[in-house]
Amino acid sequence: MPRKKIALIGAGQIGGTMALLAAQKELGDVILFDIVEGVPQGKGLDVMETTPVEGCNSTVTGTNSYEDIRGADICIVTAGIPRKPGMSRDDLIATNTKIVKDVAENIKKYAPDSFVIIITNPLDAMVYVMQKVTGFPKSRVMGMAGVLDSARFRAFISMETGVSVNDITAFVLGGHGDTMVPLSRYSTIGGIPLPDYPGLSAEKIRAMEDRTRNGGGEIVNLLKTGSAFYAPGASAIAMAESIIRDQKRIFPCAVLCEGEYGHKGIFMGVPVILGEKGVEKIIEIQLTADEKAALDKSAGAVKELMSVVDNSGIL
Ligand code: A3D
Repeated sequence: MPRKKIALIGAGQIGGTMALLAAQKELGDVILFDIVEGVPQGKGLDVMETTPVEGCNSTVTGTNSYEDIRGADICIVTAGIPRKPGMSRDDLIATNTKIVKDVAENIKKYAPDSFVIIITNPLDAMVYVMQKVTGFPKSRVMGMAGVLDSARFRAFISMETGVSVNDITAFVLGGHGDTMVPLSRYSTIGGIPLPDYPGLSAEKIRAMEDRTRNGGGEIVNLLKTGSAFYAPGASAIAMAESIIRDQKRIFPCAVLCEGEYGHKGIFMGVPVILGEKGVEKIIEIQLTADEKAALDKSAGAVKELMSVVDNSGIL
């Protein structure tokens, strides 16, 4: 079986992390693309030089030419700029919309059959840009956010209870940002719903939900420059692996909802089955009135971001 080709568009902090993880997991041969000369080549060569140590049969190549992503099976996009001091949210949306539009045009041209995973922020809006510009079916365009958010929630639950992360599941819905909806009654420790777990008070659960919502900001505050990259990189690679190896894992991903959860035409985080056909199914569950209201609020925030994209006149 020929090796898969994985194109990482953006060779910054997350791009470099993903190159290392993809090579270590032998997901395929990795192309690391960036517009900055030398960085993808340097990081690519550095990761390539880990492969004899780790014993992995993957190649990693850095490039500044989109030609090199030709025929990629999966493209994972981190290209973009972070918000700078004095920059409004709408300025950031406009700048990253232009960047993601350019990336999307090149993916459409060189890797028209690929699956695309977007990480660039503001996440849900950038997934919208990618889907609109490529015109790819919704099963092939998805955003990474929920996997990271639920990993954070699982980590906090493990840190609080001392139970292995392997026995903890967490469920997070909605847009990426402070309106995301962690669902504790669908999050479990050894199969026991969080609210029923001995010794875990409603207050402690609420504190962990809040910490999850602010998980990105917590790391930005500690790092001072830049944002989280290990866990975001690992999360996107888990999504790619589920597609490449047809694992059919259930992950919360930002995908186009067409009536699911009562929302039409918007991109937001919902649980999906990821397999060889990409987003194979959206899993829809019953929500309580409070949960539905929280999700609607989150969907409203995503809609607002999408309208900023639409009004920018860039697409
Ligand atoms: P960073 O290290 O700055 O990497 C971004 C890379 O994009 C840089 O190497 C740039 O040179 C490159 N780039 C800029 N413009 C272009 C272009 N036109 N074409 C190709 N490459 C370009 O950032 P990072 O890796 O830390 O983060 C990348 C993105 O992920 C940012 O938008 C973050 O906000 C976002 N992010 C999202 C999450 C989610 O959970 C959704 C989590 C963490 C970070």
